[in-house]
Amino acid sequence: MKSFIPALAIALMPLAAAAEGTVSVHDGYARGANPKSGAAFMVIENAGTTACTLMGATSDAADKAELHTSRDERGVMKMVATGPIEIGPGSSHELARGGDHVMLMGLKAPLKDGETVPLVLDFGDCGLIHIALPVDNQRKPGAAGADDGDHAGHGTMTH
Ligand SMILES: [Cu+2]
Repeated sequence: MKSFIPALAIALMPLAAAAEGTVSVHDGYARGANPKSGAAFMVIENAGTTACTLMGATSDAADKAELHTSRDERGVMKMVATGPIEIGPGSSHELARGGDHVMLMGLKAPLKDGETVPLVLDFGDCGLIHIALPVDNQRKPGAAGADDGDHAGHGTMTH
């Protein structure tokens, strides 16, 4: 039984080693779809050596925050709840219009330009990330200043 305690210690290590700063979020913003719901978009980067998984999110600005993705079903964009989103070591994942996003449901107040929306992202063993996203209802789909036409045709999405 000599190995029992060391094995337990090793099993607990990932929690203790959940290095802060491994996962970072940038280029985030939120926008309202209607007075009661909105969505948050951002680029998540994992600079660590192990995968980190976005398990879910919460926001003080909304009753509920859900991970969603958008799907093109015979030319009609539909949003569906999606499972955890894994970001591999050394890679990044974009939550973008027409793709994955954090849906804010039951907004306590409509999202107004110039305000910020608090969001807590739960990366499980990789920790929690607290961010405040600017509200930008005018922002067009696609990367800022780099609307290269890749997203053409997705502009009819309703949020
Ligand atoms: Cu959605």
